[in-house]
Amino acid sequence: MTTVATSVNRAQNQSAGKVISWKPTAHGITGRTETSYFKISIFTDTIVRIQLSRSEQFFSNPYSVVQSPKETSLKVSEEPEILTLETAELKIVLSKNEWALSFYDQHGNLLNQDDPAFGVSWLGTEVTNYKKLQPNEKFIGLGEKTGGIDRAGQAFTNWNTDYFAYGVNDDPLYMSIPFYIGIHRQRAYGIYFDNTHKTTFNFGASNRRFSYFSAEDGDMDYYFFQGHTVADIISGYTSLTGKMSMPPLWALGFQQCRYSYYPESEVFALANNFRDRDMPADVIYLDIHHMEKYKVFTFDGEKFPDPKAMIEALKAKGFRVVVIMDPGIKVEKDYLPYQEGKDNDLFLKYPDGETYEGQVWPGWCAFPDFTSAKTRQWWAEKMAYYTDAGVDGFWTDMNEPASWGQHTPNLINFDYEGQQVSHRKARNVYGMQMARAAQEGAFKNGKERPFTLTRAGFSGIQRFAAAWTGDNVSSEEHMMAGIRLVNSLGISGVSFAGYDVGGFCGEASKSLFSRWMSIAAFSPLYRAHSMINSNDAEPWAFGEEVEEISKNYLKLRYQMLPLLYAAFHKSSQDGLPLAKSLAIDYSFDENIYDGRFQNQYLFCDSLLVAPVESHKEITKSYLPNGNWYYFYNDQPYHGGQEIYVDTPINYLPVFVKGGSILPLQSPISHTAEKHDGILRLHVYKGEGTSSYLHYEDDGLSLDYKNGDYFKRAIVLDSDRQILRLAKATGNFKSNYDQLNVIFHGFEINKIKSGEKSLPLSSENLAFLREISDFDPLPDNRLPYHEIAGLPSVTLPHYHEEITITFET
Ligand code: MIG
Repeated sequence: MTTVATSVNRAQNQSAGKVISWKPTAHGITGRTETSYFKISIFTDTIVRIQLSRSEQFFSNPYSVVQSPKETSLKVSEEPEILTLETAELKIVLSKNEWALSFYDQHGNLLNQDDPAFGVSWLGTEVTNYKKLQPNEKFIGLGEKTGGIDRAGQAFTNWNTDYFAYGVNDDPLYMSIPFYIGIHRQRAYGIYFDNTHKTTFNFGASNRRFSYFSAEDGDMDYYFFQGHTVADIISGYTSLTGKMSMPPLWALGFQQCRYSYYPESEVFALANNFRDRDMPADVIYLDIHHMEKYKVFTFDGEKFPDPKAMIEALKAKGFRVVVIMDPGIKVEKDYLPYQEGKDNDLFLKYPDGETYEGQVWPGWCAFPDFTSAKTRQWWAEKMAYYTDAGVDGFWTDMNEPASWGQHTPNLINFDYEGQQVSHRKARNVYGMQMARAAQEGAFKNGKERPFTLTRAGFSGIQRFAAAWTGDNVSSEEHMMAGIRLVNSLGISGVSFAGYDVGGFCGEASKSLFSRWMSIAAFSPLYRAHSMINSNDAEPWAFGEEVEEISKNYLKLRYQMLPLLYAAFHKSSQDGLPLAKSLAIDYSFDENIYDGRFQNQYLFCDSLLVAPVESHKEITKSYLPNGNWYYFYNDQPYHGGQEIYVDTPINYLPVFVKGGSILPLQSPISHTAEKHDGILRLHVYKGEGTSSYLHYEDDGLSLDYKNGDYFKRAIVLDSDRQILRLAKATGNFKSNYDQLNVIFHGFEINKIKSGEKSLPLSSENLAFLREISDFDPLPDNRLPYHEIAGLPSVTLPHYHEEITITFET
C-alpha cells in the first residue's frame, strides 16, 4: 500500500488519495486510488453504487439489496483532473487528484458533494465518507431514530439494542436502517450505506464543515439516489431493498397484547369482552408466559392445556392468535430444540468451536445462528409446532439479540451466508434473519399470508415483517415520539409499523390512553400492549368514557378498512409508507419541520392527522398547501396557514385533503365479519384532477398473485365535476355490491351517469358517535360529529366503467 503524503494524513487519517488508474466495467468503472480499490456501478438512471475497499476483494452485505444493475446508457468521459459518468438523470464527477465525488441532477444542479480533502477516509479499520454540508440542508430518515424529523445537527449510531423504557431522545434503539435523505435548494437525494457493522451518521453534529457516515470496519459501500421528489427516492430505496408483501387483512384490525395473557380462561374472557362490549378487534397475543419455562416451541400445559382447541374457539369468535418467539434456546439436555441445535451445528459459537451461551428468560441459552440458511430452515420447520396448533402470527422479540448484560462478546462467530464473520459485522442483521425464518415458518401454515412482527431489523426488513418500536413509556412525549418513529420508519422503507398503544412501561392516564387509541387508529399497525405487573390496560379498563372514545375510533378504523387495504396494496407496489411524514409530500415547506407541527402526517394519502397531547383542549395545526376539510364536520380550510383547532379528548384533529376519494364501509366487529355490502366513496372537492387506486382481494390467500383481485383507478375531476371509475381489472368479484358516492364540498343539483339522470339523495353523516355524559363544546357550536345534507348517489358496484357527472 502506498502512503499519502498530504495534510490529510495527519492524525493517521488516511484518505483514498489520488486516482491512479481506472477501466470500464459492464455497469460503470473500477480502478485504484493511492490507498484503495474502487468501483462505481450504475444500477438505474437514478441509482448508483459506490464502493471503496482497501483490499482487492470487495465485501458485500448479502441481506439487504435485492436488485442488480440494469442496462442503462452510461457515458464516461475523462479530462485531466476529472472523470465524469453520466446517465439520463444523474451526473457524477470524480476528482482525480484526491478521490472526491460530486453528484448533480441532469440539469447540472448540485445534489451532494464529498469533502474535497477527506472524501473517503480510513482511521484504523474505521471507514468514513465526509460530505460537504449544503446550505440549510435537512436530513430525514434513518429508520427507528428518536429526535425531530429534521436530523440536522445531530448524530446517530446504528447498533441494534434492547432498550427497556428508552428515553425519547435516546439512541440507538432496536432497529438499524442506514438510509437517509438530504434536502436542500429545492432538491433531494438519498444515501443508503450498505455496511452492516456499527455505523455512525453525523449530520453536522459538533462541526459545521461536513456530514458523514462511517463504519467500524468493512468497505465504504453506499448507494446514491437521485429523485425528482422525496417520494421518488423512497421508491428507489425500496426497489433496491425490497417492498413488503400484502399482509393478511386481519393484521390491519385492532391487535391486543399484554405481557402476558394467561391462563386460557383469561384469554377467553378477553375475547368475550371485546365482543360483548361491541369493540372491534382481530388479534390476541400470547407473550412469553405461554411457554413452559420460557422454552420456545412449547406451551405451558397448566396454563394452556389444549392450545389447539383454544385457538379454534377463538377463531370462531373472529380472533387470530399471535405468539411471541425469542431466539434464546434453553440449555437443557432433554429439550429437543437444544439437542437438535447442538447435533446439527445450528448455534452461534466461539471461534474455538464451543457453543456460545448467554442468559435470557429461560436461563442460560444457546442462540440459533439465523445468518445461516440451514438454521433458518430448521427454525421454520420447528414452527410447525405452533402452526399445527392454529397459530396465525409470529412476534419475534429479543432478536437484537438481547441477553442479560447486553454485551454480546464481539468474537462470537456468525455464518453470515458462509462469510464467517464476527458479531461486529453480524449483529445488526441477526434480528432481520430471525424474522425471515419466522416468515418462512409462518408460510408453512397452509396457504394463508403470514403475519410477522419484529423488534430488531436492518435495511430490507420490510420484506419479512412489520415492526414495532419496542418498550415505550406511558407518557405524552412518548406518544408523540412514537409517531415520529413510525413516520421515520416509513421514510426508510418500513411501511407496516406501530407503537405500543398506551405505553408499555408505566400506567397511562385515562386521557392519555384515549388519545393514544385515537391516534393509533391512524397508524399502519394498531396494537395495544403493556408490561407485566402493570394495571389492566384494555380499552375498557379505564372507565366508561375511555371505553366510548376507544370504541369510536376502533369502529372508525374498521370503517376505514377499504382505504387501509388499498393503501397497503399501493405501498406494496411503490414502497411509500401509509403514515407519511409531511417531509415526503411537502419537503420544501419550512413550516412542516417546525417543532410544533413535525408530528403531523398524511395517512393513506388523504387524511392529515395532527396528533396532539391528551391534556390539550386546543392546539395549533399547520395545513400545507391545498384545500382541506375538517374530517368530522366538513368545515373547509385553505392550506398554507396555521389554524387553531379544538381538541377535546374525544376528537383527534384530522383533515381530509381536497380531491380525496375516501372509501369507507359499515363498521364490523372483526375483519372476517360481513359488512353491509355498500362501499361508501366519499369524494372531497379539490382542484383539477385527483385519483385513487381501489384494490380488493380475498384478504387472506396468495391468489391475488395469480390475478384474483379487483382493482380500478378512480379519477375525480373537481373542476369539470366528473367522477370516473375505470373498468376494474382482475378476476376477483368485489366484496361490495353497492356503491354509495357521497359528495363533500360540492353543490349539486343533478347527477347523471351518461345521459341517464340518477336519483340524488341527501345524507346525514356522523363518523363518530356522540359520547354520553361528555360535552366537549360550548353550547353555541354545532357538534363535531354531524354533517348534514350531503348529496349522494347509489349505484351497483360492478366491473364495468362508471362515469358520473354532477351539475350545480
Ligand atoms: O425482557 O416478552 O419489547 O414487548 O412484552 C422483556 C416480554 C421481553 C420485551 C418486549 C415486550 C415483551 C417483553 N419482552
